[in-house]
Amino acid sequence: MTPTDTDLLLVVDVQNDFCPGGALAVPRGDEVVPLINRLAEKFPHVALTQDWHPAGHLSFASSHPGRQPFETITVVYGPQILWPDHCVQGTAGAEFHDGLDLPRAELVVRKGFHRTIDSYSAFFENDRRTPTGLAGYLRERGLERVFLAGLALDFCVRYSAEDARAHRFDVVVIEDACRAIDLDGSLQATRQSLATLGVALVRASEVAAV
Ligand code: VGL
Ligand code: ZN
Repeated sequence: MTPTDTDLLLVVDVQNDFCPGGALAVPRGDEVVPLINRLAEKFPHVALTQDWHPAGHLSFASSHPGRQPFETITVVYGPQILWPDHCVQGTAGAEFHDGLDLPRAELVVRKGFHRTIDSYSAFFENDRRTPTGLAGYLRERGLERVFLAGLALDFCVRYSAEDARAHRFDVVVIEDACRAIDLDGSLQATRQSLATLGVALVRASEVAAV
Protein backbone atom coordinates (compact mmCIF):
# COMPACT_ATOMS: atom_id res chain seq x y z
CA MET A 1 0.00 0.00 0.00
CA THR A 2 3.05 2.30 -0.21
CA PRO A 3 2.11 5.62 -1.90
CA THR A 4 3.03 5.84 -5.58
CA ASP A 5 3.09 8.71 -8.06
CA THR A 6 -0.61 8.26 -8.93
CA ASP A 7 -1.71 8.50 -5.28
CA LEU A 8 -3.09 11.58 -3.56
CA LEU A 9 -3.54 12.26 0.15
CA LEU A 10 -6.73 14.30 0.55
CA VAL A 11 -6.87 16.05 3.93
CA VAL A 12 -10.51 16.80 4.72
CA ASP A 13 -11.67 19.85 6.69
CA VAL A 14 -8.97 20.06 9.38
CA GLN A 15 -10.29 23.48 10.38
CA ASN A 16 -10.59 25.25 13.71
CA ASP A 17 -14.38 24.95 13.89
CA PHE A 18 -14.10 21.14 13.73
CA CYS A 19 -11.51 21.01 16.51
CA PRO A 20 -12.09 21.28 20.27
CA GLY A 21 -13.20 24.82 21.09
CA GLY A 22 -14.67 25.26 17.61
CA ALA A 23 -18.29 25.82 16.64
CA LEU A 24 -18.86 22.24 15.46
CA ALA A 25 -16.13 20.47 17.36
CA VAL A 26 -15.44 16.85 16.47
CA PRO A 27 -14.37 15.06 19.67
CA ARG A 28 -10.54 14.87 19.69
CA GLY A 29 -10.50 16.31 16.18
CA ASP A 30 -7.18 18.06 16.78
CA GLU A 31 -5.45 14.75 17.49
CA VAL A 32 -5.23 13.95 13.78
CA VAL A 33 -2.96 16.92 13.02
CA PRO A 34 0.51 15.50 13.85
CA LEU A 35 -0.26 12.18 12.16
CA ILE A 36 -1.53 13.90 9.02
CA ASN A 37 1.62 16.05 8.91
CA ARG A 38 3.79 12.93 9.02
CA LEU A 39 1.67 11.06 6.49
CA ALA A 40 1.80 13.96 4.05
CA GLU A 41 5.59 13.71 3.92
CA LYS A 42 5.19 10.21 2.48
CA PHE A 43 2.83 11.18 -0.33
CA PRO A 44 3.92 12.52 -3.72
CA HIS A 45 0.67 14.50 -3.93
CA VAL A 46 -1.32 16.24 -1.20
CA ALA A 47 -4.52 18.28 -1.39
CA LEU A 48 -6.90 19.72 1.22
CA THR A 49 -10.57 20.50 1.48
CA GLN A 50 -11.93 23.51 3.31
CA ASP A 51 -15.58 23.83 4.39
CA TRP A 52 -16.36 27.39 3.30
CA HIS A 53 -19.87 28.66 3.97
CA PRO A 54 -21.34 32.12 3.45
CA ALA A 55 -23.12 33.65 6.46
CA GLY A 56 -26.76 32.57 6.49
CA HIS A 57 -25.98 29.21 4.88
CA LEU A 58 -28.89 26.80 4.45
CA SER A 59 -27.19 24.17 6.64
CA PHE A 60 -27.11 26.50 9.66
CA ALA A 61 -29.91 26.01 12.21
CA SER A 62 -29.79 29.78 12.72
CA SER A 63 -31.10 30.22 9.17
CA HIS A 64 -34.33 28.38 10.10
CA PRO A 65 -36.36 30.15 12.81
CA GLY A 66 -37.51 27.74 15.51
CA ARG A 67 -34.99 25.03 14.55
CA GLN A 68 -32.13 23.73 16.68
CA PRO A 69 -28.72 22.38 15.69
CA PHE A 70 -28.66 18.64 14.91
CA GLU A 71 -32.34 18.53 13.87
CA THR A 72 -33.01 17.24 10.35
CA ILE A 73 -35.22 19.16 7.92
CA THR A 74 -36.25 18.48 4.34
CA VAL A 75 -34.88 20.79 1.68
CA VAL A 76 -35.28 20.62 -2.12
CA TYR A 77 -32.56 17.95 -2.48
CA GLY A 78 -33.74 15.82 0.47
CA PRO A 79 -32.93 15.58 4.19
CA GLN A 80 -30.49 18.10 5.63
CA ILE A 81 -29.04 18.03 9.14
CA LEU A 82 -28.92 21.50 10.66
CA TRP A 83 -25.58 22.50 12.16
CA PRO A 84 -24.36 25.29 14.38
CA ASP A 85 -22.95 28.17 12.31
CA HIS A 86 -19.46 26.97 11.31
CA CYS A 87 -16.65 27.58 8.84
CA VAL A 88 -17.99 30.95 7.77
CA GLN A 89 -15.87 32.39 4.96
CA GLY A 90 -13.07 34.59 6.24
CA THR A 91 -13.52 33.75 9.93
CA ALA A 92 -10.94 32.19 12.26
CA GLY A 93 -13.14 29.11 12.57
CA ALA A 94 -12.79 28.46 8.86
CA GLU A 95 -8.98 28.60 8.96
CA PHE A 96 -6.98 25.40 8.96
CA HIS A 97 -5.75 24.20 12.35
CA ASP A 98 -2.60 26.09 13.28
CA GLY A 99 -0.55 22.94 13.63
CA LEU A 100 -1.34 21.67 10.16
CA ASP A 101 1.93 21.76 8.24
CA LEU A 102 1.46 20.73 4.62
CA PRO A 103 3.90 22.88 2.66
CA ARG A 104 3.72 20.61 -0.41
CA ALA A 105 -0.09 20.69 -0.73
CA GLU A 106 -0.96 21.23 -4.38
CA LEU A 107 -4.63 22.17 -4.15
CA VAL A 108 -7.25 23.48 -1.73
CA VAL A 109 -10.82 22.53 -2.65
CA ARG A 110 -13.35 24.87 -1.06
CA LYS A 111 -16.88 23.52 -0.74
CA GLY A 112 -20.24 24.55 0.67
CA PHE A 113 -20.03 28.07 -0.75
CA HIS A 114 -23.42 27.92 -2.50
CA ARG A 115 -25.81 29.42 0.06
CA THR A 116 -28.62 26.97 -0.66
CA ILE A 117 -26.67 23.70 -0.97
CA ASP A 118 -24.63 21.99 1.73
CA SER A 119 -21.55 20.03 0.68
CA TYR A 120 -20.07 17.23 2.70
CA SER A 121 -18.26 15.56 -0.16
CA ALA A 122 -15.12 16.87 -1.81
CA PHE A 123 -16.63 15.83 -5.17
CA PHE A 124 -20.35 16.68 -5.21
CA GLU A 125 -22.48 19.01 -3.16
CA ASN A 126 -25.38 17.52 -1.20
CA ASP A 127 -27.76 17.76 -4.15
CA ARG A 128 -25.48 14.99 -5.53
CA ARG A 129 -25.29 16.86 -8.88
CA THR A 130 -23.27 20.03 -8.39
CA PRO A 131 -19.60 19.10 -8.89
CA THR A 132 -16.72 20.75 -7.08
CA GLY A 133 -14.35 20.08 -9.98
CA LEU A 134 -12.11 17.71 -8.02
CA ALA A 135 -12.85 14.64 -10.18
CA GLY A 136 -11.79 16.48 -13.32
CA TYR A 137 -8.69 17.79 -11.57
CA LEU A 138 -7.64 14.30 -10.50
CA ARG A 139 -8.25 12.87 -13.97
CA GLU A 140 -6.35 15.60 -15.76
CA ARG A 141 -3.44 15.04 -13.43
CA GLY A 142 -3.46 11.27 -13.85
CA LEU A 143 -4.17 10.63 -10.18
CA GLU A 144 -5.91 7.29 -9.63
CA ARG A 145 -6.09 6.53 -5.93
CA VAL A 146 -7.31 8.81 -3.15
CA PHE A 147 -6.24 8.34 0.47
CA LEU A 148 -8.54 10.17 2.86
CA ALA A 149 -7.78 11.61 6.29
CA GLY A 150 -9.39 14.31 8.42
CA LEU A 151 -12.77 15.40 9.78
CA ALA A 152 -15.30 14.16 10.15
CA LEU A 153 -15.06 10.44 9.36
CA ASP A 154 -18.85 9.98 9.32
CA PHE A 155 -19.67 13.08 7.27
CA CYS A 156 -17.20 14.75 4.95
CA VAL A 157 -14.73 11.85 4.82
CA ARG A 158 -17.54 9.33 4.28
CA TYR A 159 -19.24 11.28 1.49
CA SER A 160 -15.93 12.01 -0.19
CA ALA A 161 -15.04 8.31 -0.13
CA GLU A 162 -18.42 7.32 -1.57
CA ASP A 163 -18.24 9.86 -4.37
CA ALA A 164 -14.63 9.01 -5.20
CA ARG A 165 -15.79 5.40 -5.69
CA ALA A 166 -18.71 6.59 -7.82
CA HIS A 167 -16.09 8.31 -10.00
CA ARG A 168 -14.16 5.02 -10.20
CA PHE A 169 -11.15 6.14 -8.23
CA ASP A 170 -9.58 3.69 -5.83
CA VAL A 171 -10.17 4.85 -2.27
CA VAL A 172 -8.43 4.20 1.03
CA VAL A 173 -9.57 5.76 4.32
CA ILE A 174 -6.81 6.12 6.92
CA GLU A 175 -8.94 5.57 9.98
CA ASP A 176 -6.57 6.65 12.74
CA ALA A 177 -6.02 9.92 10.86
CA CYS A 178 -9.76 10.66 11.14
CA ARG A 179 -12.19 11.44 13.96
CA ALA A 180 -16.00 11.11 13.89
CA ILE A 181 -18.96 13.19 15.07
CA ASP A 182 -21.08 10.02 15.65
CA LEU A 183 -24.61 11.43 15.42
CA ASP A 184 -27.52 8.93 15.56
CA GLY A 185 -25.49 5.92 14.43
CA SER A 186 -23.63 7.78 11.68
CA LEU A 187 -20.32 6.08 12.44
CA GLN A 188 -21.77 2.57 12.17
CA ALA A 189 -23.58 3.54 8.95
CA THR A 190 -20.27 4.83 7.59
CA ARG A 191 -18.46 1.55 8.27
CA GLN A 192 -21.24 -0.40 6.56
CA SER A 193 -21.37 1.84 3.52
CA LEU A 194 -17.61 1.89 3.00
CA ALA A 195 -17.37 -1.89 3.32
CA THR A 196 -20.15 -2.33 0.74
CA LEU A 197 -18.40 0.01 -1.69
CA GLY A 198 -15.03 -1.68 -1.38
CA VAL A 199 -13.33 1.24 0.35
CA ALA A 200 -10.37 0.02 2.38
CA LEU A 201 -10.15 1.24 5.96
CA VAL A 202 -6.53 1.07 7.11
CA ARG A 203 -4.24 2.36 9.79
CA ALA A 204 -1.57 4.94 8.97
CA SER A 205 1.16 2.42 9.79
CA GLU A 206 -0.10 0.23 6.94
CA VAL A 207 0.46 3.08 4.49
CA ALA A 208 3.85 4.35 5.58
CA ALA A 209 6.32 4.30 8.43
CA VAL A 210 4.87 7.15 10.47
C1 VGL B 1 -18.83 18.66 8.10
C2 VGL B 1 -20.92 18.90 8.98
C3 VGL B 1 -21.08 20.10 8.34
C4 VGL B 1 -17.60 17.84 8.00
C5 VGL B 1 -18.98 19.87 7.43
O1 VGL B 1 -16.52 18.39 7.66
O2 VGL B 1 -17.66 16.61 8.27
N1 VGL B 1 -19.82 18.18 8.86
N2 VGL B 1 -20.10 20.58 7.58
ZN1 ZN C 1 -20.27 22.57 6.81
